[in-house]
Amino acid sequence: MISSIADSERSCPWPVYAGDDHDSDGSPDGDEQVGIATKTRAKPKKPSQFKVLMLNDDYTPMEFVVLVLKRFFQMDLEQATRVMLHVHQKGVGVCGIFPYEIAETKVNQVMDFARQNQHPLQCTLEKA
Ligand code: TYC
Repeated sequence: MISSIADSERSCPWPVYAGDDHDSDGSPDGDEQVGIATKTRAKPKKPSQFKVLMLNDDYTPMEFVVLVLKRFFQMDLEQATRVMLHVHQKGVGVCGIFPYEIAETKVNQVMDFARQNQHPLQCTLEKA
């Protein structure tokens, strides 16, 4: 509410004071810059990163895991074989680190592809 308008010119019959940025229901009336942050962050937050993890199981063929790592994580045969063997021996391994949405998409792609081929391969996310 602009307080310089004379009482008679205003549609509301009650007095309005400078700094009154609330309607009778107590909510801000929208014409004051209430709650608008104008300060720029000194340090903009970079989007948080997520690890895509591959889990071992007893049934998925090694060749299929290698194919997955090549197809969805752009690894060459040597890299993919190394990561697959690491998962096979240790139980879990990192396929890559990505912003949340990309990591989530990769997990879904791997899980869908494994399901389509009837393999129990599991893939998950973990905050990096
Ligand atoms: N352990 C599986 C086998 O012996 C191979 C395998 C490796 C499966 C990595 C899953 O994420 C995996 N056939």
